[in-house]
Amino acid sequence: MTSDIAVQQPTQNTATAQDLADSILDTLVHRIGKDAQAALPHDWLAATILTVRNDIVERWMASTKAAHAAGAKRVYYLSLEFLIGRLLRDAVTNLQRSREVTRALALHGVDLAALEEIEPDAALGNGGLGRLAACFMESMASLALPAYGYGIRYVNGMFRQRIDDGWQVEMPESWLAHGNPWEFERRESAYFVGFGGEVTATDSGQIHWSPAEAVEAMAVDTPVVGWRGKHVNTLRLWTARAFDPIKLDRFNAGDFTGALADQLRAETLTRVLYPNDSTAAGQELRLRQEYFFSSASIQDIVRRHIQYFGDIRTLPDKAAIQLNDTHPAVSVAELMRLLIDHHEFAFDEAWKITRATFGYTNHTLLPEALESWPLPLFERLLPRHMQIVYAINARLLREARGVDGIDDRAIAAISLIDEGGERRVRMANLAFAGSHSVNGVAALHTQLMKKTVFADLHRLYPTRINNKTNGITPRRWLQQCNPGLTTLIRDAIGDGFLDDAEKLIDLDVFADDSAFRERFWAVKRSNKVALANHIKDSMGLRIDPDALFDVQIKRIHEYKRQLLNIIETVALYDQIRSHPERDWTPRVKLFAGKAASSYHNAKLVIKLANDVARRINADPSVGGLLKVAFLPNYNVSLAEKIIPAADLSEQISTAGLEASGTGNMKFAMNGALTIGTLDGANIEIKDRVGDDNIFIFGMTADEVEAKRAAGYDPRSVIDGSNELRQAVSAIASGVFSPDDRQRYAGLMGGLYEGDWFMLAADFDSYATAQRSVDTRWNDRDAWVASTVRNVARVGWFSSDRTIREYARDIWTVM
Ligand code: NBG
Repeated sequence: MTSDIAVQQPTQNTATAQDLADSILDTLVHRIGKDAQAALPHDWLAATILTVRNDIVERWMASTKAAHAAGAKRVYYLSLEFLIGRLLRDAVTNLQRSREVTRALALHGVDLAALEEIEPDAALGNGGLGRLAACFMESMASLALPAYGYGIRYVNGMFRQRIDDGWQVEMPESWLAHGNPWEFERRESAYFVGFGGEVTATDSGQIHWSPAEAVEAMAVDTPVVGWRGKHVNTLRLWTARAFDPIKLDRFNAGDFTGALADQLRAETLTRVLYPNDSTAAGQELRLRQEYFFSSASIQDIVRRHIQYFGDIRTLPDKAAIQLNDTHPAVSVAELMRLLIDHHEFAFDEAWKITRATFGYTNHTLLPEALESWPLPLFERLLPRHMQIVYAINARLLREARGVDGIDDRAIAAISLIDEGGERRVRMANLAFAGSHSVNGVAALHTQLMKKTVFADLHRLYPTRINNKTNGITPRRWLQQCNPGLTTLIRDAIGDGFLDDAEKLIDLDVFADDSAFRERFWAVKRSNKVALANHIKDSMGLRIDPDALFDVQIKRIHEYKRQLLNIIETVALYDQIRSHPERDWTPRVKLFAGKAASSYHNAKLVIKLANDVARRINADPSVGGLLKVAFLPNYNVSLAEKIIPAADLSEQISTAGLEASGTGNMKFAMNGALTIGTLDGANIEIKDRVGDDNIFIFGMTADEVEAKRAAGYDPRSVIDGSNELRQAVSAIASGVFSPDDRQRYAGLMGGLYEGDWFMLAADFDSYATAQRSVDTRWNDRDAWVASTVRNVARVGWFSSDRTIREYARDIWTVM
């Protein structure tokens, strides 16, 4: 797929392309040290990025100066994850220079699209939470909102997934292997971050923390280019160094390894991203990472504020700090520490400033994902912060005691310390207490926050919780990944939607235009051909581009219910074999996603998908009617290839468990119809596209809760459904695993025993919905009209809209 999409400045001509070609060559020679003959593709890539970067840097400095001159309030987005993916295409399209860069490289016989393909994927995140942070960074730049993202520069990002004989194997990922031409080291922006040690107080009450160890946090900056290149923000990632990188005395004494031990220990801090997206890692290193980047970021923010505005008291007027989930929650205690210990504020005043500055976003209600730390660990690593947490808690509980209806049970739930069993520090409660705003990421999720995990805190602070439904950047997830569709839309409704995705609504009337529908269908088909070729080249599997592409791509997790999809696939396989005379819709079932390395069942689901694929793909009796593929190593770049080619988007989590979902939005914007439960943002997608243009099935969140309360009996449900029972027993008895007949006995047994995610309860309704998908598919006009309406009606899910809401309601910067 070419990146030379139709969005261009009208004035470009060959002269500018020649100038640019000269600059790229000059960079190649003088910065990379190679000539055109000797240059390898990676050298051209680096030379191109460095050249394009010059243009970005100028805009970057202008943006920074303008914000400074205006005395603007800045937004600080603290996130342990930024799942940015590749940057070249993003930067070049946002600068509207794709045609020029394509031509310039062509003058050297180099293909821009091919260079884009070898750029490593910056995978500093696990899934939705990290990708949301990346979309937000792009939208903040596009809206010219002065903002910094703060995170960690992991040397090894999300692991590379290999599939060996159907099993997931985790391989280290090394995105920095060829260096990173996008980044700027800021050696002068370095901070002391301490751990452990002791806290003492002088007679006058002055507190002094002497950490037992310390590392230096150094800033590494990456520019983030907004749409049309009007504004450039900074993504500041921290890397750790030892203060004393080599102990010369030990080295000279012959202890070479010991001499470097401190440096190694420091580097370990920013070495790897934890490969868990929703289970607290629990390791000390994780807490160290969280404090490391929180402390460096807060010190940097305080330093900048004082440098620009002089008085730390005005911090909340000039800085809005957003905590992306609880990973940076210790920032609340860190800012308190700086205000009290370094700036000599009294507790109450420090608390007022802190609360007015922070906002907190919650991204999950799954109990295992709500972070808490064993108190002894927290206290040993952060003794001063422990004192501050106790002080905040004392104040919080005093306040709670005065509120009507708050009893001992509620006090225990509000407390920052979990006293049930081993005592733990609750990071979500700390983030909640320390923020003036607490938001959920979709309407249902926000409601559930008020009713479940934060019910008591909500009673205490009834105006604090608010909703900000997630969004996606239409630059990457429509314009860049789907140039064919973008061109088609421009021809139909003009350019307005490029600056305001909600203008996509003008496309709605074209759903009734048969000539337009034909063109729309042709674009989808060519995206499907491209994906089919990719699958053939990468996995050796042939799929039919005229079949329905039914896609589930996301982290593998039981609540997302990939297993429901696989079992339905097996049931469909049975049906096709039993009733070959029926008019079956040819389908390709595509799966992709990574499982946390320690998540046994998730890894088994990957193996099952591969076992089922092997069996079905080799069975001539289903012919071309059903194919199954598990695409290895799901990442942002692969998503950019799959989503434009999808016909059906699987969003089938147990209702109440998927906070929002953002893949659901990307698919709809690229003209796939959703089959989904009333969960997360699916509900809001349904409200916008209309009931006729989406396939909703299954229990609602309330029904799930009621069923659980009434005592759910999966065995009777399974026994009562022929299709389900047959599929489950085929899998359990080893039909798909002849080499190890017992492989899935436990997994299937788990459905009979408990089925926590209520897959059985939703199965029949899911299977029925799949058959209505077939019916719609067979009415081509109706299908395409629905997909056009999806594209037209989901402009609201642009992250520009989401960011405007944050800016207006939480950050008060717009
Ligand atoms: C995820 C949710 C998704 C949601 C993203 C972004 C975590 C902890 N949460 O449903 O599971 O879309 O966050 O908000 O990764």
